[in-house]
Amino acid sequence: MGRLVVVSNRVADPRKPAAGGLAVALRDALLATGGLWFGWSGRIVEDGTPGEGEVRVQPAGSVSLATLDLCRADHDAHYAAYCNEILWPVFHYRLDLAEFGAAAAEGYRRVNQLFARKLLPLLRSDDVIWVHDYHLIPLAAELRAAGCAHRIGFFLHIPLPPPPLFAAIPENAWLTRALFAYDLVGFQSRADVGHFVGHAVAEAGATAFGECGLEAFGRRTQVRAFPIGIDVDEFQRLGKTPEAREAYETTRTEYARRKLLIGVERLDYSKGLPQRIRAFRELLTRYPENRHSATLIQIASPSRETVGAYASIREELERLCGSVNGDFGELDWMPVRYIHRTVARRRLSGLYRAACVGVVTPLRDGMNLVAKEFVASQSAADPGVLVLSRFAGAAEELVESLLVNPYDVHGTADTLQQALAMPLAERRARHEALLRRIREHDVHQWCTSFLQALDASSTPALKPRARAQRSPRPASRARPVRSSRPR
Ligand code: ADQ
Repeated sequence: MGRLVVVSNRVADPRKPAAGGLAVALRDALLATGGLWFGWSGRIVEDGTPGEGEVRVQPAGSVSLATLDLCRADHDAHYAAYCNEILWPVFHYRLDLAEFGAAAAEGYRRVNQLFARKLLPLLRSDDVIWVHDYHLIPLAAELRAAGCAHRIGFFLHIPLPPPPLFAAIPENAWLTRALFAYDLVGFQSRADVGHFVGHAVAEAGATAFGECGLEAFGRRTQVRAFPIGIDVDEFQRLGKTPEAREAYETTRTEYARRKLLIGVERLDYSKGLPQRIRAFRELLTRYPENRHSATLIQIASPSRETVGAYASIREELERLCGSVNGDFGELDWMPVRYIHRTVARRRLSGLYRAACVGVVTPLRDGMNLVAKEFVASQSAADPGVLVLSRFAGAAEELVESLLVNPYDVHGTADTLQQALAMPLAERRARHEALLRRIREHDVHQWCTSFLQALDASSTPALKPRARAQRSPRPASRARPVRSSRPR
C-alpha cells in the first residue's frame, strides 16, 4: 500500500495517548506509511472569506498533520448547521429535530470543495485516501471533479437511516451520488449497509455486482460493514494504572454496601438518557429490594452545548435525576449520581470495573464504544453485566449482553433487575464470550480490514471520470425511480 492519507473533521497527533479512539486506530497505519492526516484545525477566523482557509502542515514524528482554518460563515453553515442540525439528527432517526436549509447545504458543499482544493496539492501519486464520517461525504466527488484518480475509501461512524428517512434530506440524491465517487464505502453494521443498498437501488437504480459491489452513476463502489472496535490491550493496560486502581478502590469502598450501575456518554439526545433514568426509577418502583442499594452513576460529558436540542436534553436529564433522588433518596443513599463532565480515560476504566452493570442504552448509535470498554474493563473472576440497546450497532456483535429496547421503560427495568441478580457462573460465561468477540474484532483488525478491502477494491469508474458534482439542490430533484433489486 502507498502512503495513507486520512481526512477527518478533526485531526489528532497519533503519538499522544490522549488523542482518543480514531487516532489510536489509525496510528500504526499512519506511522508505517509516513502518512498524512488532514482536517479542520479547530480555529474559526471571524472575518474570513467563505470558501477560503489557510493550511498549516506540521510533522508529528514520521506523520504529517495538515490543518485548515475555517471562516465563521463556513464553520456555521457546514459544521454547526448541516452536520449538527441535519445529518446528525436524521442519521440518528430524528427527523423531528432536523433544521433543513439551502444555505447550510451550500456551506456543506463549499467546505468540502475547500477541503478538496487544499488537499490536492499535498497528494502524491501512490497515496491511498481514507475519508471519515458525515462531515465529508462529498469529498471524493469534489476530488474526482478536480481529476483525482486515487483510491479513496469512506467510513461512516454514525448510523445510516432506512431509505424513507434518508430520502427526507432534500439533498439525498446528491449525497447518494457523492458516495459512489468512493472505491469503498464502509458502514458500522450490516443494517446500515442494507439501508444504503436499499436507498441506492430505489432512488438511483443501482445494481449489484460481485459480493459487495454496487454500480450507479457510471461508477462502481464496494459497500461493506466494518464494525469498529477498541484497543482492548491498551484499555486493559489503562486499568492497571494507579489512577484506574485508585478510582476502582475509592468507588468500591464508598459503595461497599451498594450495587453500582454505570452509564457513560456525551450528553446527546441519541444516547437515550431520559429513557434510562425513567427505567431506573421503574427498577426502584417495581423491585423495592434495590432501594438503599442500587446506585446509578451517570457520567455525561458536555457536547454541542450551543445547539438548542442539547440544552433541552440537559434540562430534562437534570430534572429526571433530581426527581428520582427527591422521591427515593435517603440521607445516606442517593440513587442517581449525575456528573456533567468528561472523566479521564484511566479513571473511567476503574469506574467501569467497579460497576455491577454497564447501562448502554442509546436510542440509536453507529457502534458505541462504551459497551466494548465496559466489557474490556471487567475482572474475569467477577465480571459485571452489560445491558445494551438493540439499537446500537454493537448489538449486532455483542449478542451475549442483555439486549433491551430503550423505549420500553418497563422492559428495560426488568432487564436491569435480571442483570443485578445474575448468578456468577452466567456472568462469567457471558463475559468470556463478549471479551473473545471484542478481542477478535478490535480496532486494529477494523483498520487493517478496511485498508485491505480498499487496496483490493479494483473497481475503476465505468466512465473515464465521474461527472463533476452539481450543486446540492438541483441534483436533489427527482431522478427516475427504478425498483431493480440487488442481485
Ligand atoms: P460517539 O458518539 O462519541 O462516537 P462512542 O462510540 O460511545 O460514541 O464513543 C465515545 C468515546 O468517548 C468512548 O471512548 C468513551 O469512553 C468516551 N467518553 C464518552 N463520554 C465520556 C465522558 N463523560 N468522559 C470521558 N470519556 C467519555 C461516534 C459514533 C459511535 C461510534 C464512534 C466510533 O456516534 O456510534 O462507536 O463514533 O466510530
